[in-house]
Amino acid sequence: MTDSLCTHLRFGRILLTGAAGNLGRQLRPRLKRYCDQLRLSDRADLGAAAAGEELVQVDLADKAAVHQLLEGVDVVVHMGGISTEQAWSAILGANIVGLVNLYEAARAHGVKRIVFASSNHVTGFYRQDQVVSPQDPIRPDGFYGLSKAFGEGLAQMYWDRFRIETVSLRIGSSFPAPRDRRMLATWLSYDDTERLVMSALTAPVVGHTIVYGVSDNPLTWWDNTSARHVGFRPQDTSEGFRAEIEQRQGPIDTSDPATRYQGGAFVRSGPFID
Ligand code: NAI
Ligand code: 15L
Repeated sequence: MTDSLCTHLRFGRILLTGAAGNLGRQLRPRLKRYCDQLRLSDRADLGAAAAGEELVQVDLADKAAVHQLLEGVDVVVHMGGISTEQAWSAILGANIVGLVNLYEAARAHGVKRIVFASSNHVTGFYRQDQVVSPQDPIRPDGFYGLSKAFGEGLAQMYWDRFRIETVSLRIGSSFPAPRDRRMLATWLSYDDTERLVMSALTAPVVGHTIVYGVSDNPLTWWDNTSARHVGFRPQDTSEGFRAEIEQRQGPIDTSDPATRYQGGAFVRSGPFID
C-alpha cells in the first residue's frame, strides 16, 4: 500500500513478534511508518537492523526473555508462534506457554493493547455452506486451532481482569494470491492485512474484539458485522483469480472433508501427539 493509513496516529514503540515469518516480513516495513521505534522479534534470524528498528531474538517459551522483550513497548502486534498443525509440544511451547508469557509481560510493563494473530481454524469445523460470526461457538479443527482459541480466551481474561485490550484476528489465508478454490473465500491480501492490523491498533475502543481477517471476496463464510467498530474495510478481492483456479482444479471432490469444512486440509491434518 502506498499511503500510510493513520499518519495522525503514531506510536512510540511497536513490538512485532514473528517478524521473520511470512506476515512478519510483510509487516516489517509497513509498521515502521506508524512508529518511532519498531522492535522486531522472532526465534529465527532477523537480518540486519534498519534505522528505527530494534532486533531481539527470543523464544516465546522463555519467560524471562519475553519479560525483557516487552519493556518500553506501547502496543504489540503478535504474529509469532506455530502457524500450522504441528507437534503438540511445539504448539504448547509457542502458542500456549508463549502467549501466557507475552500477556504476563505486557501486564508487568503496562502495555495497553495487543493485536493477536488468531486463525480461521478456531472455527475450521464449520461447513463451507455455513456463515459464521465471532459470536458463534468455536469449532477448532485441530490442536493448532485449539491453541488459537486458547489465545482468544486468554485475551478475554486479560481484558476482563486487567484491562489490556486485544483485537484477535481470525486471519483467513494471507498470501500473495489465493492458492486454491478454498482460498477464493478465505484470502486476505497483504495490503488488507496491513489495513486490518492498523485498524486493530488504532480503533478507539476495542475491549476484546474478535474479527475475521478476510478481503472483500464475493463468496464468504464469515460475517464481521459485530466487529464494525474496529473499522476494518478491506479493499482487495479474490475475484480476479477465480477463473484460473476453477480451470486448474476442475470438479469438486465432495467426498473429501477438505472441501466440506471451512478449515480445508487442516481438518484432516494431525493430530501429532509427541
Ligand atoms: P509463519 O510460520 O511464517 O511465521 C511465524 C513466525 O513465528 C516464524 O518466523 C517463527 O520463527 C516464529 N515462531 C514460531 N515459534 C516461535 C517461538 N517459540 N518463539 C519465537 N518465535 C517463534 O506464519 P505467518 O504466515 O507469518 O503467520 C503469522 C501469524 O498469523 C501466526 O501466528 C499464524 O498462526 C497466524 N495466521 C496466519 C495466517 C496466514 O494465512 N498467513 C492465517 C491464520 C493465522
Ligand atoms: C492458518 O492459520 C495458517 O497459519 C496459514 O498458513 C494458512 O494455512 C491459513 O491458516 C489457511 O487457513 O489458509
